Amino acid sequence: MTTVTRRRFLQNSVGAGAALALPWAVRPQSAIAAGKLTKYLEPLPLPGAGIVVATPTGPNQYSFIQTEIARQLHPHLPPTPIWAYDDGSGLTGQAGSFGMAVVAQSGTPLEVSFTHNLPTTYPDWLPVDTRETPLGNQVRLMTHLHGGFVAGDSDGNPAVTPDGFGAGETQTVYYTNQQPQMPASMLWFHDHGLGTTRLNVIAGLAAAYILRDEFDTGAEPNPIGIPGGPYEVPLVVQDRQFNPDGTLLYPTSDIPGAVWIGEYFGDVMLVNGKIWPFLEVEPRLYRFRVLNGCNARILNLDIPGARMWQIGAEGGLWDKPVPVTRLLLAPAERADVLVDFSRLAGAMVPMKNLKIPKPVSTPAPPLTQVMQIRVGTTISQAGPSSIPTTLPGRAANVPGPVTTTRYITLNEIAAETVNWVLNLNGIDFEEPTTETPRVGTVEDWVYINLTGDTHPMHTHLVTFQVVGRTPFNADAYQAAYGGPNGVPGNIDPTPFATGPMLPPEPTERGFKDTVKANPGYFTTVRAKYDLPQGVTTPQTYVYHCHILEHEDNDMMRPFTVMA
Ligand SMILES: [Cu+2]
Repeated sequence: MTTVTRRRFLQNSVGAGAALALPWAVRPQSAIAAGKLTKYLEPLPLPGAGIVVATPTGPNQYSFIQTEIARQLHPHLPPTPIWAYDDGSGLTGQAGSFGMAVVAQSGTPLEVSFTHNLPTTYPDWLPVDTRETPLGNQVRLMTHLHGGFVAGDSDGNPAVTPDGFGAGETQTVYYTNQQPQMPASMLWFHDHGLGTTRLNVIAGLAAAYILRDEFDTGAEPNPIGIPGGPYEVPLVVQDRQFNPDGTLLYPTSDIPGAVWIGEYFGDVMLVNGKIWPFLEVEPRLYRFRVLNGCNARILNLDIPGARMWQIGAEGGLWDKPVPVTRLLLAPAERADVLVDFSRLAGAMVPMKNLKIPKPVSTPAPPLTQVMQIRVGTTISQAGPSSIPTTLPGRAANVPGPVTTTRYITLNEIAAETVNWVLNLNGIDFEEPTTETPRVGTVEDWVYINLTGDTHPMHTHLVTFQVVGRTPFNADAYQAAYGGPNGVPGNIDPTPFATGPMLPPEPTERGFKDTVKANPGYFTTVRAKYDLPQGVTTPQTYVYHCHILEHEDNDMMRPFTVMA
């Protein structure tokens, strides 16, 4: 029986863990004391004011160049070298480390290219573990549209393109924006290089992708009756560590022979690419579109005193608003929320990141402060006077029949040793594909968590309905079926259930592309495996844990949609 070990986190914390004497990690690691960075000195970057809204290079066509820039992320820090998506503007409009947004129309496809203009090999502030990469210390990029319903070769996934794209090369993709799979929603695109996703995203390769339609116009007023214009605010929350010279600090392992660490947790919070910013609002209704863009940190966001209603998640708007008090978001999860500041005129309101409630589990050290919201006393535009009772979106309810149920185990092997690895179904990413849904059919995928922590499981291509979570005896299941690499796939854990299936949370009302698989439970999601119009079988994608350290080593598997 494999021992379930809680992954270490001390070494990931600031100040602990000396750098190994590896060629690309020779810089001594010493973090800037986060406490020395005075909070709430700079305004939150917004689209058109610190976040560049991408300019097309032709009709429905964008050409990005991945390039290195430097930005001051806090007044007390020297400029930080970051990797960015340049739309051709030169990024003079990018204020922080998160600075690009594509605004597209649901139903209108886009042709997009990404040209690698970054160094050929990794700089020393991005510590590669060459055991996990196809081509050593080479910078191999690949952009994935997270939430995209696209062909396999436009997906940006390492099952189709294991080596990614090297310096000087261009990745060209076609984003269908097809309905109903890609409704008005907030997606994001980010790098997905094999074995280096955690580093490429830390470096800055992540951007917003906002889809509009005839209801969700982004303007105010709009047919839905929700805030728009300056009253709609994207919030991309990311935790980071920094060196005193302003460079990003990504720690290396203190295990001899290893570079990779189990999870990256920052001691500094950034929103839209600025450290602990402030946001000035009017005392009225707002729409916040929140993305957890952290590598590994699960967020539990709270705005004390403000009333909130969630209106959508990863897969777009719901059929009706749902009152919420907190936003519990694992990496890659999104929440579309209405926030009422009307009773808070003149107040300074923090956005806080609170303790994570059970059964969600994470080894992250606390990081409580996120940003400050300064509520003014005057309203320049009144906006909606009430919360809509209905929305032009969907509750997730995938009609059957369910043709196949797949049982997928989440295993952690040899924790805190040089061979530390996480896997799905007891096998590596490189093993032949085992998940082969037939096109147009509905499948249930059951994530069986045999580790001590929550894993946000993300599926490319499809959005899914969360069916429920069933408590079970993980130790007994593991004792019955476990081997040296964990429990293999496709063994039904139902005989080990210790109670009935719990229904999804109210915040899991709509379609999702990422689900929290909590320890002690098996989590069932249901999806229809369609392909975009004109795309023929077979098409290959990946599914993986969206804790980027886990994805890189090796909690990711291919799946192929077959005829
Ligand atoms: Cu994970």
